This record gives sequence, C-alpha cells and structure tokens, in this order.
Amino acid sequence: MKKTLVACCSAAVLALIITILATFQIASTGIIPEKSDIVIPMSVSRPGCETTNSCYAPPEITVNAGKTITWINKDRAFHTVTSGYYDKFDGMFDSGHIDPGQTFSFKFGKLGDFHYFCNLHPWMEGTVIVK
Ligand SMILES: [Cu+2]
Repeated sequence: MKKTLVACCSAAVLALIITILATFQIASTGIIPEKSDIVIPMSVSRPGCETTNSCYAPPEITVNAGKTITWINKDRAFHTVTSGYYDKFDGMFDSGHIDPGQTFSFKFGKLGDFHYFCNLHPWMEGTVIVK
C-alpha cells in the first residue's frame, strides 16, 4: 500500500515537472511570436490612448518599399489593423480580428502614406510611411 502511494506521488511529481519544462520549451523556442514592428499595447480598447497617440506603438513608422510590417496584439482584447479611415475603408489591407498574443503582417510595395485604424475601436489610428 505504501509503495503504491509512493509510486503514484512520484508519477504525479514527474508529470508536473514535464509540464513545466514543456511550457518553458515553448516560450524559449519562439513558438510564441515575438518579432514585431508595431505593438498594440495593453488596454487600448478603452478610449484614452488617442490623447497621447499611443494606440499603436509606434503610431507612425517609416520604411522602405518592399518591407513587411508585423503588428502584435499585446492587449487582452481583439483588435484589427485596417487600412484607411473608420468612415472610409480603402480596402488595401484588413487583418480581421487579431487575437491577444497574435500577429498580422502586410508587405508594403507602393510608396505613400498609409493610414490605418482599428475597426473595433475607432480612436485607434496609425500610419505607415513608405519611401
Ligand atoms: Cu482595437
């Protein structure tokens, strides 16, 4: 009886250790996306970030033509990266809902200033300048 209990507890401890190691492995191998050019910060689903122009960080980025920009959602809410203005979609790109922790990428081939916003939170705005 005592031996069975010891074996059972050892198995449980071993399973716990394996789970912890597996979690660490996922975090350290980059399966969780880390690389991004623009961050969607925490709590921007509430109005306020527009007063400090910090709904996307950075709110404005200048790149060479052909560059792929990646946004990462570090908030706990869904967001979108949608080209144009809230009352005037231009149809160039639209991420759809970006889940927390997920990314969206778009390659900018044409020159110009490209305004974008969040379709769910119209106060969120940013610009990509392609030179
Ligand atoms: Cu949003």
